[in-house]
This record gives sequence, C-alpha cells and structure tokens, in this order.
Amino acid sequence: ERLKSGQAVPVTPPPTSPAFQHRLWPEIEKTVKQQVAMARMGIGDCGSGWQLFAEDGEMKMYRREEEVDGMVVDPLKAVHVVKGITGHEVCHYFFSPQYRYDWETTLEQMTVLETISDDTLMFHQIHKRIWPASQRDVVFWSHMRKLPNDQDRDGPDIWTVVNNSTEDPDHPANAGKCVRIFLTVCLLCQTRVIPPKDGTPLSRDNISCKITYCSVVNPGGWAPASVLRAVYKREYPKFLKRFTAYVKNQTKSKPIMY
Ligand code: 18C
Repeated sequence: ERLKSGQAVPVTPPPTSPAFQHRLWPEIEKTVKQQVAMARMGIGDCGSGWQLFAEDGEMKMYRREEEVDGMVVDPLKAVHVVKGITGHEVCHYFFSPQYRYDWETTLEQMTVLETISDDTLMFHQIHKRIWPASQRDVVFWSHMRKLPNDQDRDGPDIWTVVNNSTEDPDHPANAGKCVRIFLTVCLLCQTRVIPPKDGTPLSRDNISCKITYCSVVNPGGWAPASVLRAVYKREYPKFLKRFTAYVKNQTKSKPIMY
C-alpha cells in the first residue's frame, strides 16, 4: 500500500493469498518461490548450459537437452520483450480460463476442476494428439501472484503465474485413452515504463513487458526423442508469438492494467 506521496503505509501485510488454508498451499508456496528464483536466473548463470534453439526479433528460446529413463524432458527457458502491454495483463490472459481456447492451439478440452481462490485454480486439460503417439492429458494447479519489485520500489509490480502438475482422484492418470504428462511452468513478467519527456500522460507507447517463460514437460510415456524435439521446436515459438500477439490485441483499446 502506498500514499499519494509514494510513501509506504505501515500496515500488517495480508496473507500472501486467500488460498493459504487449502491442502495444496504448502506445495504451491514452495514451488512458486523455487520457480520464480529459477526464472530470475540469467541464461549465463551457473554455467547452466542453455543452448539457443529459436530466435525471432526480441524472442529468444533456450533449452537444455535432458532425458529421464530414455524420455526427453528438456527444460525450456524463453525470454521476450513485448511493447505496449504490462506484466499484469500478460499474466491475467495466461491464467484466466475464459481466454484459454483463444490462444492455446494444442488444446482439445479444458476443465476447471476446482476454484481454490481467485488466484488459484485446478485444471484438467486434454491436448491434441500427435500421430502416431497417444493423446496426452494433464492435471495441474495454477497460481497467479504479484511480487514486490525490489529493484525499483516505485516501479510497477512483477507478476507471475506458476502451473504445476498434481493429482485428482476423479481424473486418474493413464486410465483412459490418454497418457498423463507432467509439467512445471513459470511465466514471470516485468513491466518497464519509460515516461514521456514532455510530461504528457503515459500511453501504451511508454510501456513494455519483459517475459520469461520456463517449462519442463515430462511426456509421461515413451515418445521418439526426435519427434518430441521437433514438436518443441515448432510449438513453443508458435505459442509465445501467438499468445503475446493475442494479449496486445485484447488490450490495445483498454485502459492500462498495471
Ligand atoms: O504453458 C502453456 N500453456 C498452459 C495452459 O494451457 C499450461 C499447459 C501446458 C501444456 C503443455 C503440454 C502440451 C502437450 C501437448 C501435446 C502436443 C500437441 C501438439 C499439437 C500439434 C497439432 O502450462 C503453453 C504451452 C505451450 C505448449 C508447447 C508444446 C509443448 C510440447 C510438449 C510435448 C509433450 C509430449 C507430447 C507427446 C507426443 C510426442 C510425439
């Protein structure tokens, strides 16, 4: 909370999220902290071995080749800078179920299994089948959060959405035609504001959003490594370009949501 002068108001901080009484809360809290810390690490940090595999303008995508029991589980890290949108807007459109069919092209069916709170949902998703592999499905919780901007205390907040696989007794893994995939995804968004020099009000021309998207997907059952890596290479750039274009288009004539 801030006064008009920009001074912080001394109040007891509220609990981080209204979901804190839920059984999944300790896991959500731990995973969000870990994922945000990892997303904040640069590509060159810790000799991490990220290799660039796709690039388009400001968008850069890196992966590390990793296999578990012969299955490709390559971690992905993408960075992008998009003009005219805020981190809050990007996270709002990524998190909210009502927009998902608009931008998620690999989706066949999405169900909200549980509304844990306004910022925490549980999903079941069935994705399109890639011939000749089996169709995939996934159950995950999704949590959206505002983070303090430690580097620039007067600057806009940082926003994140973390998605992480979980279990649901009503949707057991590998029971039907689908093979269950396991994922951990973190979208981290920082808004940059460069105010106009002549003191005119801020417009979308003055803002941009630095997006970091990290994901690890375990395909859950054997799939040929070469086919999987080809799917990654095609689908991740397609997703990030299409999704950010969607957010730009949705927000262009709306007031800026910081
Ligand atoms: O993060 C993203 N989306 C979120 C909201 O939906 C959420 C869900 C992610 C699901 C990702 C896994 C999707 C698997 C889909 C199978 C491939 C379908 C391709 C269809 C082509 C016609 O976090 C954005 C996600 C962007 C997705 C990029 C694709 C990732 C590919 C992963 C492959 C997984 C195994 C597929 C097995 C088939 C092997 C030949």
